Amino acid sequence: MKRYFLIATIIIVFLSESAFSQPVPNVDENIPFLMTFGNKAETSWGDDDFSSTFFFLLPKSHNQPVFIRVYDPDSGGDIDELAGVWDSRTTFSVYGGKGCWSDKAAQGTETTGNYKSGTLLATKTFGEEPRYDKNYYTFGPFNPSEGEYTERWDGNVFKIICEGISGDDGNMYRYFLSTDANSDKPVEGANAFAYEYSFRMHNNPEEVSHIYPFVDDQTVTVRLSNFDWDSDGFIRTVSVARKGQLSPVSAEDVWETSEFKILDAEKNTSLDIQFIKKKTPPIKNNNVVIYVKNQYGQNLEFFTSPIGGVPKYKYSIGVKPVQQ
Ligand SMILES: [Ca+2]
Ligand SMILES: [Ca+2]
Ligand SMILES: [Ca+2]
Repeated sequence: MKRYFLIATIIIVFLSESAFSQPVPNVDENIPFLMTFGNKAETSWGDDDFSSTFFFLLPKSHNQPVFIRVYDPDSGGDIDELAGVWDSRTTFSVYGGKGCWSDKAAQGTETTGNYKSGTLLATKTFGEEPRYDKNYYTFGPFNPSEGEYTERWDGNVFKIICEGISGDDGNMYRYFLSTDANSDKPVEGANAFAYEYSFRMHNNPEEVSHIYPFVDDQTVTVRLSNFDWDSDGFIRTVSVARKGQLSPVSAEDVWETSEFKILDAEKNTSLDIQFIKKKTPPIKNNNVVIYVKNQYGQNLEFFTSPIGGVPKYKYSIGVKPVQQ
């Protein structure tokens, strides 16, 4: 309980600093699109399980309806990844209510068990639909009380699951949590998080994408798992106490794992895990998957607005003082 209180306190401080945090992926992540393939795709295209889960967190004080907007929910047109003919169908489903987040299966990365926990509030399936190409579909309105209130995050949580239910094309999309059905109007103090990111890397090798896992005070070790990185560069972790820890990336269609110990100063802060592309030859259309677990095998949350802000290495923390 003490741990929850501490985290809630940190989040309250953080929320008051960050008012505009609802694009998913967010600006600081510099991730072009989330990505989910149809379930007939080869995993070598970069999606391990054809399913992707995101959570939206509303601060307890927010009592107005919200909308979850999906940008480019269809598979077709310019943004998505074609394999043969456009035949992927993708289902987006919004869940709230008891268990939508707190059920342990919802906090995993596997499409097994009761990961579709909670109350189904809305669902819609998209094929190739020019109407939604480079356009939004809006779910909602949802009342905050339709989410699941959680003490750990001191707010109401909604879940959206994106599943590729047929075909073999890749669906690229983004989310926006909005107070308005027809435009992107951020919910003040809201945030979003996931336990696994399936996403598209930039084509430009100069672009660096990021995720920001939150390290709580119980975390001793973190273990990074990444999939189908096509040997595209390397992973670098920066934190308040870590100048740049390198981790290996996976080759095509395989997982790579690596782990490192958490430093005391990193507890209750976010890590900045950076994905740095290979300069030559540039790898194009690279779809990848990543998750991070602690020493108990629990998945760390990646907040789209990192808790405590983007961590900056502080020399005075990272270097032990020299005895005079
Ligand atoms: Ca799409
Ligand atoms: Ca196809
Ligand atoms: Ca890939």
